[in-house]
Amino acid sequence: MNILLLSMPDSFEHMPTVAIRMPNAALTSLAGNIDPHHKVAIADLILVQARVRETVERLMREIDPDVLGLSVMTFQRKTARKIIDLVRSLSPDVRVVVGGYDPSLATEAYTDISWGGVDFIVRGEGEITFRELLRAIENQSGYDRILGLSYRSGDRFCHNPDPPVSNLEGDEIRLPNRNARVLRGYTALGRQVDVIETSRGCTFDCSFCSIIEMRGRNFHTYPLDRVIADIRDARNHGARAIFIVDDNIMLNVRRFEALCQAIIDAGLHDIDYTVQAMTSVIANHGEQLAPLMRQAGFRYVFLGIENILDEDLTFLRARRKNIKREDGHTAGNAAIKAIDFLHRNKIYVVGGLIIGNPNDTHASLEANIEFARAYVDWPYIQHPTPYPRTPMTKDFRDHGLIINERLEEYDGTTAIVRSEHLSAEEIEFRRWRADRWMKLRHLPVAFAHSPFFVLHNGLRMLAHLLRGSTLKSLLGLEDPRQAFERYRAIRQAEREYL
Ligand code: B12
Ligand code: SF4
Repeated sequence: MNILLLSMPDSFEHMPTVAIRMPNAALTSLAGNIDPHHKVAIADLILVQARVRETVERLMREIDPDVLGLSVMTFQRKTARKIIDLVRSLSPDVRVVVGGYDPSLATEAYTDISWGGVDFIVRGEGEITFRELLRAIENQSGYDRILGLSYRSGDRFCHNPDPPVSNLEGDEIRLPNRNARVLRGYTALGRQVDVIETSRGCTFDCSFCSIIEMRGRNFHTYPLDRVIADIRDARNHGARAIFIVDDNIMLNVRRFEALCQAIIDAGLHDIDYTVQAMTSVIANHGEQLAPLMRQAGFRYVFLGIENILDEDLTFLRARRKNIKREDGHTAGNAAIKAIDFLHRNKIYVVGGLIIGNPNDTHASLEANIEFARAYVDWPYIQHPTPYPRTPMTKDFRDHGLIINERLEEYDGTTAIVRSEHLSAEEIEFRRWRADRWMKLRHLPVAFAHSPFFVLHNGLRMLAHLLRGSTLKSLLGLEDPRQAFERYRAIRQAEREYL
């Protein structure tokens, strides 16, 4: 059969597509795990953000798929529906499968029979379920025994039981298939970027995170030789920068050290790596770990600082992963120590912070913004967002704090909830106002590393950073809230991808 797999074009503020366009890890893994006689094509629509309709129409003509699969996050649901409607108008008989976080955790949003857009929903990990689904379609053998599958049957949807999580140690999940990609243009500041995974799952339960509802509290790892083979494959496909998409790779710090060493031994340390990390691990093991990471090629670490105030960390259920230990005792927030280790080893910090929590005041917002200004290289400040079935979502609903039900705005940088003391708009405004100037400070670093790219794209990058501003507002001759309103209008218009 012909299979076409799509990831959505929607991006968000901290990942401006002028500078960063990453592939979707799920789709290559799915493509690597279907039976080899199928013809499979992957299109990451982030690469064609301004030409979504034309691209989908062209791919439908050229690939003529029997099965179309879409990977969808919650803020992309509206776009996914539009794409499905477009595809149905072009090819009414194509079987439509959706998977990923939104279909898995908000399954009911895709089972509207009157819409009739979706035939199958793959919940949770997809490789085995999708492979079995394709076999069942091909052999017309029925769908009722495929774990993790929801399927349309007459005028209702049937939901099979959940699948067990995959034990990644064996060869149950094969390597991703990067040859299936049909679009070009992946980039991280001019270097071709790819994604790899070394593990899945997490044993923490932060209240804002979807991972626990998605797969339970567990942690499974791929063998390191498989990881190295994956990195080598990415490199052979042109990657010079790699983003490690693991949910929480730092759960086994010894293994992570071994991975760094394996990267060095394999001669793959000329790639720029980015990884997400808990502050506690870097603070408590940084002395040895940070130099080793540097040697292995790690350039950016996305630190899950989440918040620097204890009360907010408690609300976010993120205290435990942000605690530093000294002489066998817990000794406060780990963020500064972790950042210090990374900076001493010339590794840049993407600072993940979540502000706008229920008890936040101007003072608590400013404390976090001030922290970002003082310590992080690239602020990744988000607002708490009520994604389906996270513990936080229930809390916000119970307290009546959610002010916006437009899911396409659930992108992390739009404030969807207010605090007890501040309006959502005020929270977002404060972040937006500080954010741009902090990011601007990182441009010289980007220029030093990628001069050619920044020379060619610097103006567009600047224009993205300062969206909404005019000369008047930059000179302080206009109320900044007017520039903020213009920024929001631009963001609003941007969300219409087709
Ligand atoms: C890596 C990552 C990123 C990277 C993305 C890199 C990339 N291009 O892939 C970065 C840092 C850029 C990022 C950004 C964002 N992310 Co993010 N990210 C993740 C993370 C850590 C891992 C995702 C991943 O690749 N996993 C590995 C793959 C193999 O697993 P998978 O995606 O689950 O796919 C499997 C199944 O879901 C299923 N499946 C998936 N798609 C499909 C499609 C079909 C057809 C089928 C059959 C099956 C299937 O099969 C796959 C294989 O088993 C998750 C989870 C977490 N712990 O935080 C969050 C997560 C996915 N991100 C999330 C969000 C919200 C965002 C942002 C909007 C804001 C933010 N929090 O930063 C932005 C938006 C990005 C954009 N488009 O602009 C949310 C999504 C919540 C939701 N309900 O939608 C998550 C769950 C985090 C959370 N808050 O809980 N993210
Ligand atoms: S540590 Fe990271 S992956 Fe684990 S629950 Fe918290 S945010 Fe999610």
